[in-house]
Order: sequence, then C-alpha cells, then structure tokens
Amino acid sequence: MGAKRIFNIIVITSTFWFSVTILVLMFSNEMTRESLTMLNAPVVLDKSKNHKYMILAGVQPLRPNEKHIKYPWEKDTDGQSEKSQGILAISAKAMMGVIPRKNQGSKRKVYDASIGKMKDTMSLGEGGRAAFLKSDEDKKLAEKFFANHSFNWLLSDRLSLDRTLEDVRSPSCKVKHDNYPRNLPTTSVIICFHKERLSVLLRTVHSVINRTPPHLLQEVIVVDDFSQDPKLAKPLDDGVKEFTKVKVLRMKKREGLVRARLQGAYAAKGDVLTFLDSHCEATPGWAEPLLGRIAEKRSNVVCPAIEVINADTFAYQGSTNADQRGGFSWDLFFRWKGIPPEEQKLRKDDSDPIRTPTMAGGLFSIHRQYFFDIGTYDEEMDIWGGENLELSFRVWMCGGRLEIVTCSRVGHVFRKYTSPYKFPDGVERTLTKNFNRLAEVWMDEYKELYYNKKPQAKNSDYGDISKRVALRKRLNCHSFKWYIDNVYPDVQMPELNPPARGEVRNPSSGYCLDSLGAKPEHNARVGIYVCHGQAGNQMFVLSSKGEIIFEEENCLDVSKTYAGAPVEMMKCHGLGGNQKWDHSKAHGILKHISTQQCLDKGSPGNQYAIMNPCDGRESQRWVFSHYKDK
Ligand SMILES: *[C@@H]1O[C@H](CO)[C@@H](O)[C@H](O)[C@H]1NC(C)=O
Ligand SMILES: [Mn+2]
Repeated sequence: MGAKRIFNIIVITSTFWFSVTILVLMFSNEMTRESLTMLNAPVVLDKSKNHKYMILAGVQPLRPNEKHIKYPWEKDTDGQSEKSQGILAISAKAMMGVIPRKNQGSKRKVYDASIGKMKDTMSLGEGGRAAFLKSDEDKKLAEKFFANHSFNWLLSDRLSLDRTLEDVRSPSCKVKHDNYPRNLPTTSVIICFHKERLSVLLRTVHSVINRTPPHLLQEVIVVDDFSQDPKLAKPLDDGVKEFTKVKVLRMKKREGLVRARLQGAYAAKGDVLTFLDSHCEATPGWAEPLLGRIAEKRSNVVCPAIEVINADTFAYQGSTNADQRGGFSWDLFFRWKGIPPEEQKLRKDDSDPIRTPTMAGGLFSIHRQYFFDIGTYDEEMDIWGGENLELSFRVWMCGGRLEIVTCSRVGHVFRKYTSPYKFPDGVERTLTKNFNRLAEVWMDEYKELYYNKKPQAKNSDYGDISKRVALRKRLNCHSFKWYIDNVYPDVQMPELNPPARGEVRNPSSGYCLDSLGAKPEHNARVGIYVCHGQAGNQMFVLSSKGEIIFEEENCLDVSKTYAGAPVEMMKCHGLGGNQKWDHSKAHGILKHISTQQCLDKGSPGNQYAIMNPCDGRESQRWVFSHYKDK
C-alpha cells in the first residue's frame, strides 16, 4: 500500500468514527456547543486557492455597509497632517503652546496582576505552557472521570488559578493599545455555568480580575444555572470571598443559557456587558480593544478572538481562527468561514476588526443599554442553540454591527467530543424549537431553506412568537434579504426548489451515497453506506446546473476517465466541467458529462462510489428521495 492510500484510509476511518460519535451524541441527549461546532472546527485555508471559488462561482462581491469604515485607532487626519508637517512645524506649535496630541498623557499600561502573584516561573502551566500529570495514580484518576467534564479536570485543579499567560497580541495591536479613547466604558463580566469544574470556573474569574484594569471592571457576576452540586456551592462562595467585585447568583431551576444570562444582565451595573463561558482565560490587554470599539459606537457588538486552550494539557495554543469569521449553515448551526477578499480589503492590518455575519455566542461584549434596547434575548429559547444566531441577525438587521476584535484574545477550553450536560427535553426537541423560532421571526422567505434542510422541523411546535415579531416591527429592522445582500453575500445559497434532493439511493442494494464525513480539504472520496434515512452525511442536492452538492458548497467531482475512477468531494466552482452531471427520474442514472461514465455503487463490499462505462446495470441506478414538482 502506498503512503497516500494509507493516509486516505486513516483519514476516512477517523472521519467515519468521528461521524459515528456525532450521531451517537445526537441521540444520546447530551451535547455541547463545542461538540457541534467542532464539526466545523476552524480549518487552515489553502492560501493558493483562497476564496477563488467565490469569484469563480460568480458570487456577488461584498458591498461594504458604509463607504469607508473608520476604526477608532486609525490615524485621523489631524495626526497625519502633523506627521507631514515635520518636526520643525510641530516644535514651533509646541512653543506656542499647541502640544501635539501624541504627547498628551502617558502610555496606557497593559494591566496584568498575575505576574506579581507568580511564585515560580517554572511551576505547572505558567505562561500558558502545556502541563502534564506526573504520577500514574493521577493519570488513572483523571482518565476515570474524564467524561465528567471532557477535559483534564485533575490537571486543572493542580494549576495556579492565577497562572500567567503570554501577551499573545500582534505587534500592531500592541501599538494600538495606546490609542484607544481615554475614557473607556466600564464592564460587568457575566459568567454562566452549569456543573463546571470549580478550578476551571475560578481560573476564568481570576483571569478577568487579574487582567482587566480595575477602573474598567465594574464587577464579575457568576450565574449558577442550577448545578445542584455541593462542590459548586460553598466552595465557590469561599473561592470568590476575597474579591469584593464578584457576585454569585443561583438559579432556582434549570433555565438554560439565555435566561441565566438575562439574570446576570438584570443585576449588572457596568456600561458594557461582557459574556464569557465558564472555561476561559482572558489574556493581557484583552479588555481595552473590546471596550474601545463600543466607546466608538454603542451599537457595535464585539467578540474577542477565541483561542484554544488544550483540553488535555491546558496549553494556551493560540489562534486557529484568525483568518475566519462567523457564518452559518442552513440547518442554522454556527460555522467558521473564510473572510472574503473584499472584506479583508477593508482592514488596514491584522489589528483591525473583522465584520462578522454571526457570532459563535459564548464570548462577546455589548453595551448594556443597547442590549436592552434591542430586546436582549428570546426568553422562550431553552438551554442553548440558536440564541447566538438570533442575536447576530437582530444586531445587523436592526441597525447594529457585529465584529471580531482580533486584538482581544481570550482562551477557551474546547471540550473533547462529549459533554457532561443534559438537555432536559432532549437535544433534538430543544434545538428544533429554538431554530424554528429563529427562522420564523427573522428569516422571512429564507426560512424555507432551513425547512428544506430539516423537513422534520416543519410541523414542530415552537410556541408563541408574537412578542418577537412585534419587537422586529418596533425596531423597524431590515429584511433578511438585506442582511444576506449586505452582510453575508458570500453565503452558500442553496436552490429553493432544486430538480432533486435528499438521499441518493441505489434501490437494488439499499445503499446510499454518503460523504463519510469527507471534507474537500482532504480531496476525499465519496463513499456509499447503508441508507439510514437520517439526512446528515447522506443529504445531497442535484442543482439545476447539474451539480451534485453536499452541504451547500461541496460538489461531486470526477477528473479521471478510466473504468473504476474515483468520485471526489471538491469545493463547488459553478463552471460545470468536472462537476456537471445528468440525471432524470425517468432514466435513473447519474451520468457524468465530461467523462461520459456513470456513477456506480461498485461490487458488494465497496466502500466508495466509482465511475464505470454506462451499461444500465443495477448498481448504476440512483433515486433521489425528493424530486421537484413539475
Ligand atoms: C464524576 O461523576 C461521578 C458521578 O456523578 C461522581 O461520583 C464523581 O465523584 C465525579 N468525579 C469528579 C472528579 O468530578
Ligand atoms: Mn464553551
């Protein structure tokens, strides 16, 4: 076996088992946001092909909202003219008592109280370094209860709550640190949790206290969403006793993220609300870039760059999504997406914020009064799921602006696959209710794209939405079409009524086309698997251009002409060529135009679909589960 073959097998089998894990998760009532977003964990983009598909596909380029977006730290014209006037002119002005702006006041310090508390630079995890459990007993114990938290809880207990972290900001961010408005708003930091590991929660709190300049930190509000765990009762109260700024609120029943955060927001007094997950660590200089952006305009809603803290070693791994922004798929999950070139052009350098169509939801800052003005959250949304997109759509459509402020960096422990938490009503039901509310209130005619992707959601009960509809009317918000055209024109738009869609079944075998979790980054082959009727990896769309599309942006692509040639998953380019197929319900074959071969299930036991000369054999017959009504 060649190395490539072995590599392929490893990739396919691991993605296969990963898919199985996800399926198991979907039905086992237990899931976290991470386990879902990990499906689309930040990927490193291939620079050579970067965004080219967008241009090739003729996707409408992004139109900036305003002609020029002026960031607060951009040099203003005064500054520039001073520069061009030269030293002589400036010193002349200075002699006349006109002091150049740059010399006013002193340089803003980067506040970091953890340095003073550190006893030994070599102790476990200092500086965000990877740490390891030493004894076999410890390792066994950590392993035994790993599933309680899905991260190395015992290691966390051994790390200092005040451990230091490197200043990970880019050089241009360090320069900008001096230039934020002098009077920044204060912030209340709201941290909701449910059955969190105490050490991880407390480290989140300590990182905020240690790295937020005290005059900017109004308070930290920790909200316990009914954990019912004695380890989080008195020990938590004791753990925060030393901080006068920290309050603990406790829910009387399980409320979910939305209503727990709202309780925090009602109690908050700061100018700005900053929401953090309960397993984060704020890095040096994290607060000022967020507050500076809100000081500029109170309708700016800002997210820090979310960085990875390793779940096994607690190493601060730094940025994996610096080149990405938030989008969504039509089943309404948050997805990381590449930044379109037109959007990149609006930024002078890596320290400028990135406009983002959506936020991941866990970490962001919003002006407190603005949060209430635009209708907080949809209180009828349970646990979590959909609330992040709801707020994202609402902010943009109702006159605000959502950004990733890359100079603010906050580490986040991404749990490994499984989650210890329960959805009282079941994952599927809770998510469907939340997503339906989101679609019905905000998405206008585009909601059909969601229902196309999740037909089983169509008749599902989502409660009363009249208050939210009235809110949208009162705020006089834009249409969803406006949002797509102006904020997210690079969205992958599925056809509303494609010629065919659904599972693609070979009737004689009961096998279906299956992506097997393949992603175009791996140039992966498309597989076949027993039809399971659960959509997911077996959900394809035949477009009117003749493409066979998986998840909006991936197309079945054939580039080889021999019998037995592979079928690969590639980014759709919209130009036909290797991605153009012919199919009708009547003849039942999937014929590839440029090679004139037919899609074939292959022999029993084959893992992958192949291409063969068309001869009408049973393994070449395919039926989509839905055809367009004629
Ligand atoms: C893990 O959960 C089990 C069952 O709830 C409990 O008995 C055990 O003490 C927990 N261990 C840790 C370390 O959290
Ligand atoms: Mn989280």
